[in-house]
Amino acid sequence: MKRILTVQDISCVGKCSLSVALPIISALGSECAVLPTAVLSTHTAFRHFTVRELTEDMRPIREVWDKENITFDAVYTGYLASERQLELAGELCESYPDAFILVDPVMGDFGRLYSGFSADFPKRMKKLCDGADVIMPNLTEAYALLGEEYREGAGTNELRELAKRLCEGGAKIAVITGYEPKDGRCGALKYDSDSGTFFEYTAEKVQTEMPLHGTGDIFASVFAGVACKGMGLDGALAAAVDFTAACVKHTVLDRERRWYGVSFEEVLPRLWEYIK
Ligand code: PXL
Repeated sequence: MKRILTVQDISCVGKCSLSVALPIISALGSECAVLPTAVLSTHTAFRHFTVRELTEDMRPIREVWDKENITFDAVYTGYLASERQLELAGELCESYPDAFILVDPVMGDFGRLYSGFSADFPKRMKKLCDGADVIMPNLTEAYALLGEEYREGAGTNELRELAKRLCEGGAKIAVITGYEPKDGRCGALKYDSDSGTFFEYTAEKVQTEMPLHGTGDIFASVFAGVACKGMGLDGALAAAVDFTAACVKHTVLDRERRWYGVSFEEVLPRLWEYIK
């Protein structure tokens, strides 16, 4: 069984980060080890939240793993709460040279950075991305990483160019989520800098009356889990698009849906289809 380490916060209520990664990666048949970077009462889209950063614990935790000879097949980083945490996450990734490194540069959505991130944060996040095998920004994050103004409605050629430029600093593969070629479909676009090839995959776009939080974490967790099952990165991308779309569809139909997160729980059994 593969062991994936995921490095991100735990939001006690809010259905994102570790509360999404743990069930998804486990359901996909890999061991999910965690390095919690912060404990929040609720994620930062709530009006009120507490944050306790666990920055000081990150290195001692890793040192214990070193003493116990614990290693990981993959490291998947998500929400990191500060610039210091970005440095520590970079150090951690470097300490597992054989691990497959996935960086989801969680910083914002819908053209805006999440609450609490400085204007400088994307520049530092870019350094973490540069050491990754795969980075998975949404469009807001892709433009922020390149220090550019967010633009809506980018076409396929513009996104291909963006993905190529995101790899120029050293990341091997860029997967841009929220790709919407103009035909009522939504998905992701991947560029592999080793082979110079692109792969795109979309599902029918489900209209929601409000933006949904946590879809990026669902996407990245499925991608990491399916990739670690050896299904190839195109297969992982297609599974991540399909499953995320199925979760959004389920959320829209869920009469008891919570405004703050995606109703992914009842869709989890479908993950078995991808790996059986
Ligand atoms: O889903 C991304 C995410 C992760 N962690 C925290 C967040 C958010 C998005 O708002 O606030 C704490």
